[in-house]
Amino acid sequence: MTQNISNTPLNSQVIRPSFDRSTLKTRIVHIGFGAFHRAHQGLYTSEMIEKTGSDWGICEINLFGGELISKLRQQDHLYSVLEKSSDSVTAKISASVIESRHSVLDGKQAVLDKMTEPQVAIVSMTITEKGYCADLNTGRLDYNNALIIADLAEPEQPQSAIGYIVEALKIRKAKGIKPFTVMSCDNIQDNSRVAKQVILDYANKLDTELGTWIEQNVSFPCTMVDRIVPAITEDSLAQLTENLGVADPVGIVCESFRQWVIEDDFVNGRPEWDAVGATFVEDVRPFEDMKLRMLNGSHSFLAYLGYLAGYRYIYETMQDQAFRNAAFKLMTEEQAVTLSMPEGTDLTEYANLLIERFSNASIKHETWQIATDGSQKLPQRMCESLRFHLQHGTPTPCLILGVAGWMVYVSEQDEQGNKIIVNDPMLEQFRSAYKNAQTSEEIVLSLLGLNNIFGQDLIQNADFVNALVEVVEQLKTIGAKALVAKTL
Ligand code: NAI
Ligand code: CS2
Repeated sequence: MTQNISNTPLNSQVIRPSFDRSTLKTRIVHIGFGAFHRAHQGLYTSEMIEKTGSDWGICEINLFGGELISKLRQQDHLYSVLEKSSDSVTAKISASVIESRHSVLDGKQAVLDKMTEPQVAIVSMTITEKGYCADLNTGRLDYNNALIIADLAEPEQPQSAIGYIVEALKIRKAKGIKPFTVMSCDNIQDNSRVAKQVILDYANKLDTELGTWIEQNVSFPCTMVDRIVPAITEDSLAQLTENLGVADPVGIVCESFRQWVIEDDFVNGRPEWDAVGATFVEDVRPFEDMKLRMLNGSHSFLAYLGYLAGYRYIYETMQDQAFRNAAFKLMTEEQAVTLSMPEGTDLTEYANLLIERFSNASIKHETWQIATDGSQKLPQRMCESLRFHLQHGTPTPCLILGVAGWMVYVSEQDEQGNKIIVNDPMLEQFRSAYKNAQTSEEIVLSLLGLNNIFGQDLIQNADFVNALVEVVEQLKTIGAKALVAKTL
């Protein structure tokens, strides 16, 4: 038998929960067993069960990429999390996951059967921004999305997460089973309300009575989720083995910081995640905006310009004083000012904490990874704040530099003429924008014309367009490193 974390004694310093897993029930079905969920909701839930003795177990569902689920099963659904601050390391075992389903390994019906079990009270998601099949600028379902076209034609055989959720709710309604709460844990502004809108758009297209039932009976609490969790690498797997005493192919390495703010709106009960540090609030929006604009907005800024400047990791950009200053200025002068926070929130303190977290050299977060799917990220990270400044007539050099960095990045060529592997569902549109444009002005106009990223308004602002053209031109002539230094 292969040794793994479920059948081998672990190093003594590893923190292992002691609860009896046989008492857990699948009351949460989570779609998207990726890096983030393992280090965040999965671990919060394990620690919550340990502390409160509750029975809220999780069934993991992946619709794509079956390998991880197979490995998870081989180790009794246990996995490890290595939390790293700049000077300490803590290894923990997460034991909240009790079963799993995969749409290809087990079949679509097995996934739907699990989602329609009566005791399932929450369906949560980390399916990346593109998993919502939405136009993130309008928050509505993208009827041109290939998965949605296929699902609307054959709803009993869904492919998209949205298709699965609506089909499961349809079956629950038909059988008289209480619905579940739908909770998004993705980095999207109004994340669960976007989920609600696309689910209603999709359901109403199939059957308006179903749409009305969902609207009246399902709740969609928004969440602000935060923990920096880079994609796993050979190096981080080796660190895990060293800390655990045995290999864990499902383990994950992340920073020690974590935060979770959740709207307290669950139709079918909820776990006491607040027992282990999560916060339940009435309205999560201010916290979501704060995190998406200050953390994620500056992350994307550092990702595009940092990549172009030759920095592989975020912590390396923080070692360049100009990038560090630029990130701080972006957070405090261009993002924080757009926010309306509850009294007592100290956004300068928050910015300082973010700079400290980005500087953690033990977290190897690639600029390339964060640059992924920019078309899905820019609306909530940069465009809303740009609108604020354009309306108020206030300067916004860092946001313009950030958008210009993205525009040059999606050209697929770095400053040395090497190919950039651009990972984005809108890559073909970027290619045709570049194919038909010669000058910086033509490129800027072409890319700003992509309405589901920039809306219809930004391209109308001549001062903004001119400023952007100039920065794109400068990026091409003097390069990102020199331009960031010059701007600051
Ligand atoms: P990952 O690549 O490790 O996992 C992505 C998961 O989404 C996989 O389970 C995959 O099967 C699923 N997925 C991808 N496309 C999908 C689609 N079209 N439909 C259904 N499922 C789909 O990525 P990771 O790091 O887990 O991040 C996932 C999301 O979590 C991010 O996009 C972000 O919104 C959120 N998040 C990530 C953080 C991080 O630091 N990694 C921190 C905070 C939030
Ligand atoms: C990052 C986020 O990959 C990205 O786009 O900006 O995943 C970031 O690490 C998290 O939101 C931190 O909570």
